Amino acid sequence: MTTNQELAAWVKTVAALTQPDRIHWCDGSPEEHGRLIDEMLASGTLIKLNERTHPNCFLHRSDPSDVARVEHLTYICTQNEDDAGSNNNWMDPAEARAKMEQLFAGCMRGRTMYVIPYLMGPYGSPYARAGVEITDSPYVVANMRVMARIGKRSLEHIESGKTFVKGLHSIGDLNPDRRFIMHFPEELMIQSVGSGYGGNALLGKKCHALRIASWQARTEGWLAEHMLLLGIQDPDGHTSYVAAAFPSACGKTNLAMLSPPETMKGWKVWTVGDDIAWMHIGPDGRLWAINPEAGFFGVAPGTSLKTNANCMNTLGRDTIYTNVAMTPDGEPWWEGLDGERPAKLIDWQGRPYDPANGPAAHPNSRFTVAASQCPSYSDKANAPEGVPISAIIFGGRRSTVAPLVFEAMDWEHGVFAGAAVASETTAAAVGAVGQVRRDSMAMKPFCGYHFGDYWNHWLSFQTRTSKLPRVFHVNWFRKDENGKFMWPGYGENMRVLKWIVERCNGKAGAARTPIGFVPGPGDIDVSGLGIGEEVLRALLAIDHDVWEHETTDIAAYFASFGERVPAALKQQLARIRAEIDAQRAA
Ligand code: GTP
Ligand code: SPV
Ligand code: MN
Repeated sequence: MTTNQELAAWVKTVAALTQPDRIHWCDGSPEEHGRLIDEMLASGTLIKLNERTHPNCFLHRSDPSDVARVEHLTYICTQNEDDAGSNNNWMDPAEARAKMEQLFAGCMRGRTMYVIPYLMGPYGSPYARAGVEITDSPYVVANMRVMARIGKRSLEHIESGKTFVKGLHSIGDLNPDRRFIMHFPEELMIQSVGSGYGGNALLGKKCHALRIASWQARTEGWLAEHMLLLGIQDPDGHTSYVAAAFPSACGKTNLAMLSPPETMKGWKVWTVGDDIAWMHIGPDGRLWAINPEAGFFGVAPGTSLKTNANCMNTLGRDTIYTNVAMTPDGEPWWEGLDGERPAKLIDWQGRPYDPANGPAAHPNSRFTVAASQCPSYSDKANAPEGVPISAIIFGGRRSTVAPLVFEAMDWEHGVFAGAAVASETTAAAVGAVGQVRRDSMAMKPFCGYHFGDYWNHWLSFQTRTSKLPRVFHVNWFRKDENGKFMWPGYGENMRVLKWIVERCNGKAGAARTPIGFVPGPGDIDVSGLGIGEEVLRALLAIDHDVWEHETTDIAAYFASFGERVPAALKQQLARIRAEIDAQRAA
């Protein structure tokens, strides 16, 4: 089925181990997709949604114990334990292989084994990378078809002699006790068993495009990041591109598709990507970014015409919904959708909705849809060279501490700000929600190696080019004493993006504080926003006592990574701490 000997031999070995009834090589064609959908409708894996209101849309209900990424079952298996870092779970590669071999043995009996050649990145891009996912889940095939570029052309890319990442996936028996997501970066290999959900199972996404790619990026001198990519067009028609890293379920998809408020005439946002960016220093010395993905696997709850019209207008057709609720008319539904809650609903587990069972849609329910359907999709999204990045934005979900926005003093300080990102945990991963944790560059669950080495890698860019982007930090999630968001967020975030673009062009004002440049109240355009001067002041305030505590916490965090933490980051921390102490004393 392929002229690539290495691929043919691997598929044969996997088939001998997993014992499938059939092997199907995916060509990515519409006919193949149609057949898979029919089979999944027949088996109950998919439910057809209302054809009139949602043409060609389907609902999948995952196993109730399999609804999010499992960070505690995700491992980096490097020869040297230290290389994985305390930011990862580590397992000895030989031990991991043996464990997985047992779990994979005979696991595809009675099932079809699908072989999915895929490309991450635009066809013809020097930055695109190939992989092959072997899976026994037709749902995974249907999702990979949207999220990556699968089939014939990708196989040809591999057959032209390019290296590829080997990903083996089986839903196994879906028992959480037999669920593992293993990464072998030294062998460009992924093995995943026991989950059919999102990042655990669509191996091109977090496993390849972040964990394996971040390892490759370090050795090859580029960056694989958990970042959205967007273009900001100003009223003169000039577009600047920014990359932004926020932790899971902290606003990347929403910012990537932002619709500017009525009052900001002439401003427009173009969507390049909503989750992952691969960035290389280009021939001109600037940082150029591609989106390795071809689709969006986005959070449904909270998505509405009011919060994200571009997203709603992307979702009308040809969409796979996972774990959302359904109306009696077969329309998808979730908390935060426009309009009233329908009187009768079927919840994400297929039961009549009862508030006693929690929300109707699972908080991590998602949609899978082709990026090309997005009305704001950038005409540069498939450019082989990518887009040139003017600003990098870090952010987190923090009800206190972090101001609405600040700009780092320079690259080194920007890397510090990224390393120090903290955020409240969300439903995107199994575990407690709402707990503040450090999530450096929003990569805590996704960096395939030691964070100390990762921060050093980030710092190394300043020795290789003088044209690095400016670095910013934002927080849309500050709350008041009543627990209400102080900043309206969503489309209104455009006001902050405008300040960022103007800072890059040397046009906007700011005050220097110990933690960076913070806009004064007059520097951000809040006309027509309806928030008071004092609220804006509070959103931009740097409380020295709070920040003293924050620096103590960051120091302890850095210390937990031992000797590989770059001296430059400790110096940044010491400088900030000294300035804060001086201001407290004053
Ligand atoms: P992943 O796909 O998990 O990586 O998430 P993401 O970073 O793309 O987050 P997404 O844009 O899907 O937003 C997650 C949740 O945060 C949704 O419920 C949104 O409605 C909500 N959200 C996004 N932006 C804002 C904002 O500016 N303000 C507030 N208050 N909520 C927001
Ligand atoms: C995330 O959790 O950051 C996601 C969803 O984007 S998943 O594909 O499950 O990783
Ligand atoms: Mn994500």
